[in-house]
Amino acid sequence: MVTLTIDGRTVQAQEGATILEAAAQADIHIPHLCYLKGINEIAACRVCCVEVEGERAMVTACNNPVKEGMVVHTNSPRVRSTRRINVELILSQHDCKCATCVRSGNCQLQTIANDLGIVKVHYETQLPRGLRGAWTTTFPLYHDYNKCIKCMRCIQVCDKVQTLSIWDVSGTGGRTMVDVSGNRVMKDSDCALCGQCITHCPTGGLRERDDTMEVFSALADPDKITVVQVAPAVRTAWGEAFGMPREQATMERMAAALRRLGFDYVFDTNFTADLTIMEEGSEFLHRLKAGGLTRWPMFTSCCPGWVRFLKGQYPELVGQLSSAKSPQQMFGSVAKSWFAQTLGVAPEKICCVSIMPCVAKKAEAELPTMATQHGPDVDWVLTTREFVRMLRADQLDPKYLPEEPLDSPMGVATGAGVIFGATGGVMEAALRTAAYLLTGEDPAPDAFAQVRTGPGLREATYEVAGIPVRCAVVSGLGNARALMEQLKAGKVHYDFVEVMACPGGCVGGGGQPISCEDKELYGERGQRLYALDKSAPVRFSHENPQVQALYREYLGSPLSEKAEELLHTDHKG
Ligand code: HC1
Ligand code: SF4
Repeated sequence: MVTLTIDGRTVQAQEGATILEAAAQADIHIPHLCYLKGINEIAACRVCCVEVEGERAMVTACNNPVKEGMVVHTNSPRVRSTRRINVELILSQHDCKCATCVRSGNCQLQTIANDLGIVKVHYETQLPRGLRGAWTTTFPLYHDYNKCIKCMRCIQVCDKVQTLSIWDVSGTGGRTMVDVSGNRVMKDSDCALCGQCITHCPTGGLRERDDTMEVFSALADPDKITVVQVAPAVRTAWGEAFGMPREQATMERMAAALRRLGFDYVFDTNFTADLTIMEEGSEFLHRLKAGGLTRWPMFTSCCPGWVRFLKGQYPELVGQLSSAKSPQQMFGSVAKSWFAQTLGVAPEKICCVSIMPCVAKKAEAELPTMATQHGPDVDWVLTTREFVRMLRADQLDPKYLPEEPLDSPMGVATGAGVIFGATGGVMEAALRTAAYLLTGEDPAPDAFAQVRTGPGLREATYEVAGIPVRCAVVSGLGNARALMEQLKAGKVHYDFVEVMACPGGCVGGGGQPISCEDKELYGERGQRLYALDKSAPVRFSHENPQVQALYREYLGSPLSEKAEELLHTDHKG
């Protein structure tokens, strides 16, 4: 241990700890902007500068280790004035129109500037000029050069965590900018649209395309029947933006909020997560019995960030994806066929909106393979953050709303459907039903819980009706890449592999609320999903009574001709 003094207090810290970490342990907060533990420790913003007795220059706390006997001042007059200068210099190259920024109230630069009491910037404003090519406003991810503070977090997250290296630095000195690497335009890059660069951006430099106005228009259109689906992971996080505890921000309270916004039917993506299990589980058993898995595993196909990654990085493996469409897309197909028929209306009358924790879902819904002659299966995809903005726009405070049940039939779901939103959940739900399909008996609902915890790559071999099924579960594209390389090298062999692009799965999705404290919240959000599964009256997808009705009334059986037409794809789009 190392003993040092911070702001007059004696502090003990681990050898090798940074000044920032040592101070945090003693509840002394040193402001910082660019720092992300283990990912970005480059002291680019210099906001964390502190004074160390005996040192001539100021020292950055995020990347300098503590030393025995060190005396640190985090708020001396010199620190205060240097920190203000550093923040003012950043502001002089930042478009400070907070009133029109999506991150206002949730922006780390705004918070630090406000905390320091900066009401005037003493330097001339110099926003980036002469940008190479205009940014396309139709792409689901948007980079605002004038709000970028060059903290490099996006570069590092995309590089180190997701291994796609989409961002890079261009220009030098005062003209330094973060831009798409390799002189590419974004829409032609390999971006998976995982959105991790957005959720790790401290300002409004990166955001999703905003589709809220289109949804407000659909809600106001008397000729449209608006049907909304809510992804599993959204229910764990939407209340964060309102400071609501997870137990209060329930799906049922969200249903009330969606009805206040004007949606005609409030449904659940979990319903089609159950349907996905029926189709994907049946496909897996079909492939297993056909012996087609000798060389490669079957990959789950529900995460569009992962599917984009595979298409871009390992196109030779795309054929190993399950042909099942994602629950989002199955929902759209079923809403505009079975449900439209149930209502006795033309599919065109239905406007299908999704609330997703994900940015890539916007691109998935736009794929040509996800449409019929009646139009796209899913019309609009909103992130959790956009949903929150719609509530704010309508002055709805969900804390004061009651809980209301979801609508039937597509609001009925099981515990197996809800765990889709956490890494390992799809695998677990699929194995529950695969075991039933093979033996005719339900296994214990928690029989396949081994993949719930562990590192980014988890492995398990389960005996399903006497057949050993070798499973791997991976989240985060860097982990996915490592797994693909091992598979290609023949070093590992699996039958069934679940991949989610975002660390922790959809609960950590790039469309979720952003923590201004840089907390990774996917762990606690995932726990919430497992708690919902545990308390669900039905925990097997094949026991969902409305999924059973859908097969009885409309589809016939899993993998039937109609099911293939509506619920499967060749991933060629
Ligand atoms: Fe997901 Fe899925 S779990 S991909 O993470 O399979 O986005 O939540 O909706 O479609 O069900 C996301 C979440 C989501 C789909 C489901
Ligand atoms: Fe990289 Fe994901 Fe951001 Fe695309 S969305 S640039 S893949 S971090």
